[in-house]
Amino acid sequence: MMKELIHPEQLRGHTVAVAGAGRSGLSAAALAAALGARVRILEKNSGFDTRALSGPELSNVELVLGAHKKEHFLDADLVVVSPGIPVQNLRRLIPHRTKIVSELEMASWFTHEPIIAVTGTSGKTTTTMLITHALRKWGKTVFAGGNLGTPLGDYVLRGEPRDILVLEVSSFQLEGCSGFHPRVGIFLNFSANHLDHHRSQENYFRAKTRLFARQKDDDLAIIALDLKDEMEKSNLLKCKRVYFAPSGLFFCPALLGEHNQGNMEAAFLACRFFGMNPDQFSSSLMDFAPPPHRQEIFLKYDGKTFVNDSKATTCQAMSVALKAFEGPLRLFAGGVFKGGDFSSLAPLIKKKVIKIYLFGDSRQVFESAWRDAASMEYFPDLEQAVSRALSESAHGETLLLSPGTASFDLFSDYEQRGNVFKTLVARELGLSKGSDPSRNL
Ligand code: UMA
Repeated sequence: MMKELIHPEQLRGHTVAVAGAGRSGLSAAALAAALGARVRILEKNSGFDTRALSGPELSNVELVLGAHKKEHFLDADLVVVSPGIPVQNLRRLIPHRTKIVSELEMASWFTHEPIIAVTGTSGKTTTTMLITHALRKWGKTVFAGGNLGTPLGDYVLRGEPRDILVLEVSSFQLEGCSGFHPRVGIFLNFSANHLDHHRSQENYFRAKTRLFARQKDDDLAIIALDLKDEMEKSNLLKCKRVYFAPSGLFFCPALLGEHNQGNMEAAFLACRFFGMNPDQFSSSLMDFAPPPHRQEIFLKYDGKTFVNDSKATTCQAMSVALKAFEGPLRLFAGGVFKGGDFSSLAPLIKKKVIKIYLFGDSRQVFESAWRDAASMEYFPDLEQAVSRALSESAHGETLLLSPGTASFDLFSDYEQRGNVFKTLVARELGLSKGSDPSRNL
């Protein structure tokens, strides 16, 4: 018999299957359990550490470890899919009419506060944090989360309402959204990424535009001017819209480069929607501290500048960093190649980079893309690359980790890669015993 689609707010007594027991899945499971649902968590990793389920909210949930199977979904009224699992991978296992959503979608059913949602290929975290910072300085209470780290489900569970919710949202989360309704939706930029997950550029773009699907007349879409033609052609927007481009209107000592001008412009437009004026926004920029691992200038020492841009996992993000910093640069690149045309960066490399220190995977990709652009040397790990670069570097130079790839060849994630880089630099310079080198700024 076909399953009835359930009404969002009536989870009580229904069965909810949650695929993936990461941050997002555990949050969805706890929320569904708190709302009275029977919850089954499906986690592919059989070595999963079950202590993650020791909290009171998760004490009654069922946990199934190992490969996902049809039988795990048969009695589910609702399936919540973690962002890291492509929905199409599970579709053949889930009965046709069973509702499939992301944790973001499910949690949003239980929020009533205005939402500002920020998406785009790069700059999401910086812009989300910028809006949060400006609104807080202006006196608003704000929850900042989503792809940023704290799932929206955690906010709902906590039950401590804020004036405004500022959410970083990824295409993975939007893929499972149909009712998610931000008052303000920001689409910062778009370039090739996540093809392994979405399979095509078109699917990736379509997922991003789900941000606007539920917006109405009095909501606002803030979109990069580059995307105007495509967005207008698609006829998707049913709300007010404003297209932005880097204007030079705002200055923040911690945010360099043209792309950050765009991020500031978009952030201001979102704050203006709630009544903030340009002077109020500008003054909040003076003490804004950007998130780590994104063009993070963590050390100035002996006339040299050290930058951790480990979050740059794409060719596009690397290009943004190369544009933001003046030469001479010593560039650290390498890791798991995710696609992109690195040869397009050759002119920029030629202009600004003295030497490239390749490390880990994808050596051939870079060597063939930049053959004549700059001198290059390969190292199996980051430690040797850092050591060589420091011994060769001189006063006035910038040492930039902007790998252009995913980190999984040598590290657990980009954060670990960035932290290791900072620690190696500090150690090599004899600055500390593995402590935070940013204190030397
Ligand atoms: N798993 C399965 N079945 C599968 C695949 C994975 O059970 O077929 C399990 C894994 O074994 C693991 C769990 O699912 O236990 C991982 O789920 P997940 O990858 O969705 O990760 P979460 O810990 O739930 O974190 C997610 C976001 N991760 C991804 O989108 C990959 C986090 O964004 C987000 O902060 C968090 O939810 C809270 O909302 C991180 C990210 O890398 C920062 N995002 C991407 C990006 O920014 O580029 C989009």
